[in-house]
Amino acid sequence: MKVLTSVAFASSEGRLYLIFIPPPPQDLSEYKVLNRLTDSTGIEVFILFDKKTSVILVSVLAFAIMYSVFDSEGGVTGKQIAFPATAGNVFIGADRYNGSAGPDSGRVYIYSYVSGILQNNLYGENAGDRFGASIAKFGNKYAVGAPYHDGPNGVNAGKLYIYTADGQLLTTIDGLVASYFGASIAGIGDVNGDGFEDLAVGSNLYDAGPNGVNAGILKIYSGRGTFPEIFSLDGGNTGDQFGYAFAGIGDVNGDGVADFSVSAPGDDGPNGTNAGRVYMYNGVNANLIYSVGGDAPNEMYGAVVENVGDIDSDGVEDFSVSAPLSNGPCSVCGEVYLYSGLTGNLLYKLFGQQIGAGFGYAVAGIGDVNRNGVEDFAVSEKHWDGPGGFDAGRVSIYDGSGTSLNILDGEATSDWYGWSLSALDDHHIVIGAPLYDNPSLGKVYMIDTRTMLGRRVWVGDMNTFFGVAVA
Ligand SMILES: [Ca+2]
Ligand SMILES: [Ca+2]
Ligand SMILES: [Ca+2]
Ligand SMILES: [Ca+2]
Repeated sequence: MKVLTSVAFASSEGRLYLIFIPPPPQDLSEYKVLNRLTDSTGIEVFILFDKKTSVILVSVLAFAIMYSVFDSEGGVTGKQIAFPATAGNVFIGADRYNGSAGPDSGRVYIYSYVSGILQNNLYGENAGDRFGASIAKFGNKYAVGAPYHDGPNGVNAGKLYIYTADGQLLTTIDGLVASYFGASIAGIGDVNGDGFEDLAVGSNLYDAGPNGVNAGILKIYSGRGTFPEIFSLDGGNTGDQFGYAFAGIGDVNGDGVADFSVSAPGDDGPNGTNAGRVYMYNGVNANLIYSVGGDAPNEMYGAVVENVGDIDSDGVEDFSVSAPLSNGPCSVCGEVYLYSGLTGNLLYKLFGQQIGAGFGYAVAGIGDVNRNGVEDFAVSEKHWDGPGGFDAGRVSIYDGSGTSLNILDGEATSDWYGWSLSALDDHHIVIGAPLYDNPSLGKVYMIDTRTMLGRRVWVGDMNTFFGVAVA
């Protein structure tokens, strides 16, 4: 058998790799990882052998694939680089887009973040629908909200659209009466244990439930088949705004099924009017496991709830709760509470440092970017006055321990950089600045979190809030 010792090729970003490939294994009974390499910029190369197709797979950046085809004696007979058709797409919303359906009908752009190229466009149905105001990835599917859509249940009932990763429409779901359905959506983890991630849709201003005006409601839909409803949870009291934010937190009670947390920023707790509360629910039966609350009135505690990964290294994922109107060290500085997913105990808090900056407007778990074994997260302040100017915005990267690792600043005055923030994979995040530039083209940045280098940027159309939502 011939032995191949190396192969050279250029990646999509122009780097030349010289990969040393061990000889193909004598025992071909299983597919295996032959090697895993990382270059100085954090780019990963995986070398795999696949018995069924008799090829060596070389994966660059974890999504571009190079195939080296071997003959029966181990000689290379062909090579090619390919990108999986649906892997590596990002959905970017521009909910004020004026399409053929009219003003503010909205639009979603689907880009490949591998090639950077526009793959598809999705459009709102009617003027004022604000299609693309929210976007969520769940499993390999995407949900897009049009919260101001007037449907069979009346004005501003809202509507949700579910797509494949390349933008093929799978189904739509109409909202309840005046529920602004689709204003907040998120993948919630696999709560019914069927192997498919499920989808949650919150209507925090819903009035028609058992508990009155703005009690709110949260619905969870199966990620499988025809997306049947799994749970419908009502807010506990008038004005609670239950379902404002929510997140899948993994399995906090150890029964093997994913659990989830839901906020009610208008809950009047022991710490005053609108102190806010976040509930952790058992994914099996939606029973309450525990709840946590804000420590002062009217700070929008629960504006954002996110899974930040396992930041205290106990093997269970943890979560953050933002209070962007918190008056901590200064007025409306903002505050983020970090909790243990296992116990609901407060681990620590982070405070904003600038008046009115609203620390915690968006949060994302981003994996272990500094590779110290503790998972890390990012927090935005869209009103931060930084080097770019007034309201340029910024995003801070924290190690799970709470130590600041890096800060990314918005480019110019009133960009509102950090309005949206989402992790694409374990080392890429996207950040939206929907008011970027004058006259507000909107811009979305893709950042490699291991190097903090920009990988891609996309710019939208004028005054459409391009980047208001990303996933
Ligand atoms: Ca499921
Ligand atoms: Ca569980
Ligand atoms: Ca933990
Ligand atoms: Ca870390």
